[in-house]
Amino acid sequence: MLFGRLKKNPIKIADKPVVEWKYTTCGYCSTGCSIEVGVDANGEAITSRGVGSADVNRGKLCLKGIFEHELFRSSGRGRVPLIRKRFYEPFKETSWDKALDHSASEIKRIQETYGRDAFAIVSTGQIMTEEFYTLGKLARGVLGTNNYDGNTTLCMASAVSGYKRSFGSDGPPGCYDDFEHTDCLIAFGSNLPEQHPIIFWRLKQALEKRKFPVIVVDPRVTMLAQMADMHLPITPGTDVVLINSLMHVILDEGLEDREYINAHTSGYEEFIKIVEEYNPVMAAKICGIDEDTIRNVARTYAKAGAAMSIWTMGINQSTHGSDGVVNINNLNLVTGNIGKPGGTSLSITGQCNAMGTREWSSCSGLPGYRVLEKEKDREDIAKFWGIDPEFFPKKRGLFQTDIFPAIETGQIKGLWIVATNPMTSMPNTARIRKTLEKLEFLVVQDAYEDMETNEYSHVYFPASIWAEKEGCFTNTERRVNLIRNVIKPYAESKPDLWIFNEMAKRFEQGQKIKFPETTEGVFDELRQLSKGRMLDYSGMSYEKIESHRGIQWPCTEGAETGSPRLYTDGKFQHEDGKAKLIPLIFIDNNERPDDDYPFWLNTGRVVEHFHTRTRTGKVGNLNKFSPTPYMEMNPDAAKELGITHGSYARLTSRRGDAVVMVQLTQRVAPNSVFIPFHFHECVNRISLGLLDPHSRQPAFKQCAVKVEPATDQGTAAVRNKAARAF
Ligand SMILES: Nc1nc2c(c(=O)[nH]1)N[C@H]1C(S)=C(S)[C@@H](COP(=O)(O)OP(=O)(O)OC[C@H]3O[C@@H](n4cnc5c(=O)[nH]c(N)nc54)[C@H](O)[C@@H]3O)O[C@H]1N2
Ligand SMILES: Nc1nc2c(c(=O)[nH]1)N[C@H]1C(S)=C(S)[C@@H](COP(=O)(O)OP(=O)(O)OC[C@H]3O[C@@H](n4cnc5c(=O)[nH]c(N)nc54)[C@H](O)[C@@H]3O)O[C@H]1N2
Ligand code: SF4
Ligand SMILES: [Mo]
Repeated sequence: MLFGRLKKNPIKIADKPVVEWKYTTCGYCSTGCSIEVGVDANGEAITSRGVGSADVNRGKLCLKGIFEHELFRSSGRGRVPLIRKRFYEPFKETSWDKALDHSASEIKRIQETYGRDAFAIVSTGQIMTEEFYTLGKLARGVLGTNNYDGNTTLCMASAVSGYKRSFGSDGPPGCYDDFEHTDCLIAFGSNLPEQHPIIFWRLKQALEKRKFPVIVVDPRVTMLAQMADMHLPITPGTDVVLINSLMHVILDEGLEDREYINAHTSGYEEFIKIVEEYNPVMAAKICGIDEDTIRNVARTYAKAGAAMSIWTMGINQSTHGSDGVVNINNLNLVTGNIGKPGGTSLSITGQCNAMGTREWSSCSGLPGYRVLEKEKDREDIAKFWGIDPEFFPKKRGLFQTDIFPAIETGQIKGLWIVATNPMTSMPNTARIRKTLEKLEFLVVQDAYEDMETNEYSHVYFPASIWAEKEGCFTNTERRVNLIRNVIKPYAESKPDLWIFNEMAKRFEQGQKIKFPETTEGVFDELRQLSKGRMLDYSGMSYEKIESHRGIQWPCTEGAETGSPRLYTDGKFQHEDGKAKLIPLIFIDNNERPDDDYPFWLNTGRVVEHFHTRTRTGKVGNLNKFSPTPYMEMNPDAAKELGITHGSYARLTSRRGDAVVMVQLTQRVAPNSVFIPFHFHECVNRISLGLLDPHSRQPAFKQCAVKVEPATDQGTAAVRNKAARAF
């Protein structure tokens, strides 16, 4: 018998006339997938594919990576520099020279009138490491402003702070290969299948070979929670309590790794006093996870040969973000799970080069994990750059989340924003708008001129994007990978490196310091400055990185390749060589639901969009999946309020309101709603963003809102538009 297609035309995929494949690394998330971009005879990028020999992604890509080459010529890209006197006037096109000259003279005017720190810089996690280093040199070594930070304060600051408090240094100690060796995994506030699809695929591969328990801690039933063995739907913002009680059980039942604690940690005596207070009966009432589950998870984790924890924004974006990270580290220290295969405390990073900025941008100090607070670090860098060490401040300046309030109070008068879109990504955007309007001078440097923050600028620098330039990114597992230049920059846009170098030339001190013109020249400086340090790059070169498809630091001079794990010898970066066990008391300081605002508002992401959609909103094959702002709501709660699936609802908080389409789903509890933060004029109009005391990271995931049906959608739309005008 004949079946199927035999008599029909065979299916054929259209041929793509690729003449050359060029090696790059994905510019979206921190997974760090290796991509080859296919270029046609005209030099245009026409297709992308995963690199089979790359250890990270082994030929796979997620949907964002597959369509990444469409960005080069997507709508809204900046063609030429723009300039205007006042932000509400129309822009005029201008030349690079004029835009740079004017910006340099405004920076000088502001610094001379109000002091060096009155001009601030806010950067990103999404430009190349070489560009970060150069911006740092310009900010710290030439302009000398201490108010220089990046959007990583919205993202990884808590992880950085927690690692430093526990281990004495930043640097995620584990790697993806740990999935292959672990006997138990806990994921805290991390939705891998959507946010790091290829790391998730690596986890699935490991699970198919060898089953081990996967435990997910998340108030929402995420995709990861759906495939987990146990899902702990925690009360928002209470992870510190849950972890204290897990350790309480472990220590109470003698399941800890006593040998490891004695040999490699300090502070046990103080630590145990607090942990003793968090018995699971008491903890259950705060964190919403029942006593038996707490005991069960504690025993499973402690009895596993090797156990690992991963986490992302559910931990970092909290008023207890840094404490949450420290407590995950505590849990792994008491069970002896640091620096061994399958036993680790692995923060899953966010942006493609959030690690690169932590290592080299000088945002929080000086390059190569050096700090302003140490005299030797200041002297070493001053000598290397050829400047007076007294030029450096002796303490780091404001974080991004404190820079905006300092504009409000008039301390800061000028701002340079590089590759970040605070008008959509910062909490309480109405307040951000007011601060931007107050600036005497704002320059925005972005690949897209239609991004919202640019509406408030005086000068716009059109930047080249991703593989229109060359350089490195560092991923979640400390792997430095390479982006080769694939295609020439769009229109008159310029690589960020070129822009920083040109700006440096316009300052007297900038002419004295060497600013290499090529990315490889800059990389060579990084190698020299990293030698002998924890983040040693000295054994790397562009050729070697490409041929290995990425190399993990440390990679010392002459070493064949990098190192998969840190702290394998149990030696930490604190002066005594030990890790600190830090006792943590829980202080309930969140805005919580009450009679007036009865729902928890949780915010996050979906797989098809990246952040503020400057990129994914322009790619049809991504935007089509969720083109409009929407909210996940529990059907029972919706029924009580007379809200139906697909209808519109109005959300109000103490800060503002927004109108969203409702998607009814059991993924969220009846007392909470979830909104992806990708859309402008949406969730960050409402969010509160209380700050973590250590990391200054906003609690994007917890605040209280009221929900009501928006019966007249027309009126709601008009009201939103009117709100925008003020
Ligand atoms: N598709 C896509 N991928 C991305 C990004 C993107 O925009 N789009 N962005 C990248 C970046 S920069 C980042 S930082 C990462 C973020 O990656 P993730 O952190 O995985 O993503 P989110 O959706 O922000 O938040 C994760 C989870 O935290 C949970 N959560 C909320 N409150 C709590 C709590 O109190 N405790 C716990 N345990 N969990 C809580 C939320 O319910 C949510 O499911 O993704 C990266 N990857
Ligand atoms: N409510 C809520 N808010 C959040 C979050 C949340 O979970 N909930 N998450 C927070 C987190 S973790 C993050 S990381 C932030 C992200 O917030 P943002 O950094 O504001 O988000 P992006 O849209 O990624 O902005 C990056 C900008 O860089 C531009 N760009 C891309 N490549 C280049 C380049 O090579 N050069 C230049 N010059 N520009 C380039 C893009 O066009 C884009 O405008 O949002 C935060 N905001
Ligand atoms: S998983 Fe992340 S790095 Fe890999 S293709 Fe997708 S967005 Fe890019
Ligand atoms: Mo992030």
